[in-house]
Amino acid sequence: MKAVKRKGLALVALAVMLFSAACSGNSGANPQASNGGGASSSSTTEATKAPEGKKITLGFSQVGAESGWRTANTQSIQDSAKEAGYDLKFSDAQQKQENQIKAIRTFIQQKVDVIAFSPVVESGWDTVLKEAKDAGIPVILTDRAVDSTDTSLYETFIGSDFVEEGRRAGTWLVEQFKDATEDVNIVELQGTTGSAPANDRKSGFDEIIASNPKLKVIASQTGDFTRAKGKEVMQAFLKANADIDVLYAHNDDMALGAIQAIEAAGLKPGEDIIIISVDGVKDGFIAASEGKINFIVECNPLLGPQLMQAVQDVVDGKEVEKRIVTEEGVFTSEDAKRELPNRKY
Ligand code: GYE
Repeated sequence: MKAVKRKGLALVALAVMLFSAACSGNSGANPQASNGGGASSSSTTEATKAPEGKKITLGFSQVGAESGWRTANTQSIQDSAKEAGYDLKFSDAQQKQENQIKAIRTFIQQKVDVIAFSPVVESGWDTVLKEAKDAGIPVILTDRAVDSTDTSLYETFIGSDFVEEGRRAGTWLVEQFKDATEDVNIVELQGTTGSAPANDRKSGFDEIIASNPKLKVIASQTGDFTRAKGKEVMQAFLKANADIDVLYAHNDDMALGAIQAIEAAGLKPGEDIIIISVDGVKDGFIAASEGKINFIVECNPLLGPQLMQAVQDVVDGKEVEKRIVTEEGVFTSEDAKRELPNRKY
């Protein structure tokens, strides 16, 4: 296995490439769109102003506070709502679907103008979404999708393409190990079970690595998108498997927790075990610039400005695209180092 590792490593050392599946053309190097901008003269800012006389009330149900990505996402939403002059009713679901359903029902009772939420998991939303529809309250999905077949239950879904993120992670790995002569043992830390990013980041990755039968996922378990769980599950992986070549973590926080476990086991993250993660939060960037994470697929959490724009359009009766996909960009290792001091999240 050592030969395989060294082969991979030589290539990895040459290029720590950081991919970006970022939003709104904000391909990492330009955080300027982070809070909708401060000036009131531009047309984009103008478009997110509350209509004269009536303040828009937005009910937002957030997943929780499980990761650096989430913290940045919450901040972006709160800042952008303030900037737009909306009355934001913010509710934290602590990673529980039942809490989100309760929050949505409360928003319906309060007769908010628009409900937005980031669904913890994909399934099980039809009933409550029908209740919102019957009450005449438009719903916007942000960040994570639902699997409802009736797409009239929501106005739009704003967020990244998680399948594509998984593919990007897989594509990089396939390239690193294209000459492998022995099996490459991969362990996977999945996001929250049943969530869109966990489902999609897994399927995109699996689809791509299937092209090389030497690439083998030998263990795959949820780390619930948190550092603590990432560490705990990685400890178990290390105990059960003597020869792990690669860790694919569905987010930076789990990778950072896993790094602690790897170091505690006397191994060098980024060398003894190649690490790929998703998000590109500041701590992930720091670990990448130290060589502990080899490759990061970026997912931009700053969805606030796009969400407020969509809320305004829905209230104004304008047509909104059913799917607003965040744009993608690419980082080289040099870009990553340069970008680090500017990271806003
Ligand atoms: O990658 C992870 C967070 O839904 C894209 O949720 C989001 C994911 C993100 O907990 O860090």
